[in-house]
Amino acid sequence: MFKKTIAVTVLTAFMLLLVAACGGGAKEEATPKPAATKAPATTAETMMPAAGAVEVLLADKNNVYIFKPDTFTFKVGQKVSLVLKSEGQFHTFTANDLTTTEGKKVDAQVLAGATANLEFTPSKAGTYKLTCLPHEALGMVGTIKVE
Ligand SMILES: [Cu+2]
Repeated sequence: MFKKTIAVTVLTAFMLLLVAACGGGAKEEATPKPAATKAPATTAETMMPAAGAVEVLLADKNNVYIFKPDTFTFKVGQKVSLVLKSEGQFHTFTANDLTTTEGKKVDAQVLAGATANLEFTPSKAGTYKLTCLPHEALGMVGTIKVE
């Protein structure tokens, strides 16, 4: 019983805080209404390929699952900018062994029929296997060379 009262009190306090926070936010948002219309445009800009970006088709029509192109040559320390285009299904652009200067794996997801930008900077020379995780068994693989 005691515990329940505390929970209710905490919940009420939290809700009051929320109301206060929302109230303030709503007032700020009321003035620049056009900003709301501008938001999707920003998303579209993010989807725009960077200058000099390489377009990669993640093809999946007629049960042919391939990267197009499927062989890449990049340079150590040079930023790679790719535009990944899914033909119709969910794909990934995965090179788990390729190390980047950010210390991350190269693993991008592309939603069905969508386009995704991928940028990374390879930090180590080598030849790396590229795979699409859901379609690796179907031959959706490639090679990334870093020189
Ligand atoms: Cu795939």
